[in-house]
Amino acid sequence: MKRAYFICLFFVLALFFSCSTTRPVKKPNILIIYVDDLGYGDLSCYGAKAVRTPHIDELANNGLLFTDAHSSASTCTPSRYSLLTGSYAFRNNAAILPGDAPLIIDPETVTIADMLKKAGYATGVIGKWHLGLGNGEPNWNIEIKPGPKEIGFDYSFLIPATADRVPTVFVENQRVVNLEKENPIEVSYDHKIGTLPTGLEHPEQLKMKADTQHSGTIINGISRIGFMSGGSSAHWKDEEFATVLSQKAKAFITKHKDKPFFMYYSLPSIHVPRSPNAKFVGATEMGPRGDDIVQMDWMVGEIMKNLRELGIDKNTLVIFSSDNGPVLDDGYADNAVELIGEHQPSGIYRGGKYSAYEGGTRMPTITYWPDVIKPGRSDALFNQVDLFASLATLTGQQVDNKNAPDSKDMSQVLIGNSSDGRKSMLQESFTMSIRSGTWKYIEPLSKEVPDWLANKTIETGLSSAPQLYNLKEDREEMNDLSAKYPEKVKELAKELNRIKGM
Ligand code: NG6
Ligand code: CA
Repeated sequence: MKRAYFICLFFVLALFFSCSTTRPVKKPNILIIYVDDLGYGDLSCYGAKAVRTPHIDELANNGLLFTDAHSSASTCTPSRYSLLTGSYAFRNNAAILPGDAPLIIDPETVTIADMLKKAGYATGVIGKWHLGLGNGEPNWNIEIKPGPKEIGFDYSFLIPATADRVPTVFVENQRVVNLEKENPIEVSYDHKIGTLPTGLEHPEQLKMKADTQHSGTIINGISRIGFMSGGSSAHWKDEEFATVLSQKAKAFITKHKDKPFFMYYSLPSIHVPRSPNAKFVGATEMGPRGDDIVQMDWMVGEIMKNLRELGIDKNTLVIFSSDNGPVLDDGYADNAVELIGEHQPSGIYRGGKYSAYEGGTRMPTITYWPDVIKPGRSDALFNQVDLFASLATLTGQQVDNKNAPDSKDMSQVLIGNSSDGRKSMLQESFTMSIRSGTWKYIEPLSKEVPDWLANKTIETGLSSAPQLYNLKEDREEMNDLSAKYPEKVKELAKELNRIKGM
């Protein structure tokens, strides 16, 4: 009797342990496709009619489309800083950088790349960087460090800042590509150097006219912000971005197809200067801005095709989003304003790039992972600063509490298992805003708006008075409720100050 009892107990325990030991989860490849200056209304899956984006629509149809997902800021450097560090940008005064700025992420900081590398991932960044390189003003003629390698990326192929800033050269694994020793590069952001013509001196040489700020050295028929000399064999051709970056991205994926990889694929489209390849010119009626959206969609299609051909698309988590809202005129006369027609780059939202309104940070955002994510739509409040903690959870890791201080684990939201998004979040622009549920408070502006922004016809949402909106009944942020609900203003201002540590 006793023996039978023990045999029985043995089988019960054996059954229990075999069920409770979790099977090792196969880690997905992680591909962040991060585009530049693309607005909430710029894709056909978000309602655009004047441009078709079939490749991104396919991700949306087979993945999760977010309606309230945000970049952390309405400009590039701060958003990218937050995405990579899980920290709000104000904590490091991260603002738009010139092209010769030092790396703004301290190599001691644990980045999303460090974290995934620790989890066994091959890590790479391809495309626009704009987080600075080197310690002081970089020497472009030797290995430039610290750079992506020192903050967790095994491989890098970069547009160092933005395409409208010098130096206009690719940097692969921290060395300028195709540089000849005899023709070294020099860069200056305050005075002309060398003999290359500038846009101010030779406007007749330009493919498109530019404002004063963008009238520095002319490279490839386009004047840039800043001045450079040398490096002629290394100068890029803007029209080749799509093919060059696609080829580098495919090579990285193919090389690492048998182990999990993390690729931060940062597309320069649709930031100025918009110079799509000849095969996309005329793809829309909206001129270079519309055509560049089509080119960007093609790039997404290329990378997805590559994943499918390698048979790894089902176990790849693709996260598609943008770094800040849309802008039409951002320094070059490319007819973006004149040809916009009925198209609404921010969709139903107000404002865009540089703006405190929703159009500044509410981003077209799609997650796709056929093995796990069921197609659908999510209205959860999500912020890119949460990618750090969320991807840590999805790859079975703990986040040390001194890292990624603002990142919340939204892994279940990201894969569609939960609609329980953030309760509140910060939105950075030239001032700060806070969302709390559908309430939104915009802090009074405490500093000068730069002249170049003040002169634009952008709805910045900046004001010397506090503003309060309720997006539930007023998603266009037209009806300022601050006078009606002073207690709410007080409450949200207090919460904002708490986050800021004041
Ligand atoms: C601004 C530039 C703008 C763009 C932006 C950065 C001027 C007048 N404007 O300072 O053209 O380069 O910086 O864009 O210089 S971002 O998407 O990288 O934040
Ligand atoms: Ca941007």
